[in-house]
Amino acid sequence: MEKKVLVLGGGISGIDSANLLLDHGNQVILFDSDTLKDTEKLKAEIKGDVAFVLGELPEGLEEELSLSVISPGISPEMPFVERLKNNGIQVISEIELAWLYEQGEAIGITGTNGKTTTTTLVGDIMKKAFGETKAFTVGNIGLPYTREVEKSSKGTVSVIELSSFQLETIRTFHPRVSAILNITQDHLNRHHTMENYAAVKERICMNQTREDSIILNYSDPFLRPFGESGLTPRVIWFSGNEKPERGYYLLGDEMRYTDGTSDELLLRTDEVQLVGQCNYENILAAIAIADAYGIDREISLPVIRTFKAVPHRIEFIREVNGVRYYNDSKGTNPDAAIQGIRAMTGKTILIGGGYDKEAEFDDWVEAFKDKTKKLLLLGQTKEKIAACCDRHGFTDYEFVSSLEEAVLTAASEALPGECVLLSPACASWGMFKNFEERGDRFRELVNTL
Ligand code: UMA
Repeated sequence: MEKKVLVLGGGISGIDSANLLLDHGNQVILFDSDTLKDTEKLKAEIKGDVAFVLGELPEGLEEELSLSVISPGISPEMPFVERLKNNGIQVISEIELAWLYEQGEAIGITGTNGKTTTTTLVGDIMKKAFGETKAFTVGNIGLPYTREVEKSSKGTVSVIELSSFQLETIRTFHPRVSAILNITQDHLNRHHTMENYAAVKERICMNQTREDSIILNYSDPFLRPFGESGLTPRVIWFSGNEKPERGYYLLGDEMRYTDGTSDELLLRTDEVQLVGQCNYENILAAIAIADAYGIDREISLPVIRTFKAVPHRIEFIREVNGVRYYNDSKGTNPDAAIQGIRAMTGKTILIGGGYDKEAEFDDWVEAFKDKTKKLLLLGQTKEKIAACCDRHGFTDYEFVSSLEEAVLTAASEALPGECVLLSPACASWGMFKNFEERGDRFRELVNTL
């Protein structure tokens, strides 16, 4: 009997994995826990014959399998995944599957926050350096690596945004340059402890050699000791808070580089379109990545100067009656949301709350309480956040039942010179399909004010 590959999850990663496997002559079974999954719709997106299994894995299925590819949203701790592993079936991530077919090179970028901006920026620099058809921006950003990898060839580069979920099950994935931007609290319902979460992110460099480089945040409490622990690849530091002995750093309004003896100005903050310290750190990391990949600064710096914020990351929407509206729907955890509020230039009406990922909100409340005129709370976490506000002496909050109500309330209360910011510190799940849908809806509502 010819062995089959079991793809776990019928989202975009699962669909593109199935297509890649079919293209290479494999027989594929696609599993999804959701018994109501629309298999007709899936069939329309999959370019070949696939067997579907919904709900539960049938007993004995393992005997038919050679391999299993897991979607990032499925925890390897799920009993059906444990069952596969216990029966000797290798479970690899969608990223690992794509890597098996990579013909060029890879740059891998992870971190709790800033990875989409940094990945997009690095992707744009690589496109400028090598040409639009020779660089691919893929991964957690929303475009599965498995969808694009067949376009790779000698001389191409895949710039991949990697989530902890995707790094958990890589095996041979080997980027020439990797980066971990920061590690702050997120996804603890999946990884349980910060140590586990950090360890999963640190897997990004596990196959790198001495010829490769890893870009790390010098001021991050997890990454500094990690970078100093004798890693195989060359460690290159960046920091938004202090000057490393060698590396890229922010000093006032200057982004600079020091090689230990001389020191040079790279860019001033008023030369770039992005705002906020988090974004200056993303830029420093992007320059470090481009330098490590051998890209001339005459190519990288002009791309950075003209680069605009990606949608949903502190994205300026419009000004209405003197009030500036910002969409930071990607502020899906407290640390990301702290960066969002920090970037606001005036008193702010903040819209927060959403799906409960078991995060603690204390640092976020501390960061916004002096700057926030009113907090409008929605979603599953609203009571938890309100209780946290009470503990920190911030009482200017109000519950709203929808994003529509939040925008209308904010618009009626904001005064000229103030800001309205959607930066929820929580995932959107439960109210929206994803953070993009939440941010798009917010933009739509603001555009109809
Ligand atoms: N499913 C099961 N069993 C389970 C759980 C889920 O069968 O126990 C099924 C669901 O019914 C659904 C499918 O799995 O049909 C969904 O798979 P998925 O959640 O892996 O989602 P994809 O559509 O494949 O999208 C994934 C990433 N999603 C997650 O990590 C949750 C996308 O990141 C990513 O853009 C895409 O792959 C391409 O790489 C989103 C995300 O929220 C944006 N990422 C997190 C973040 O950024 O914080 C990590």
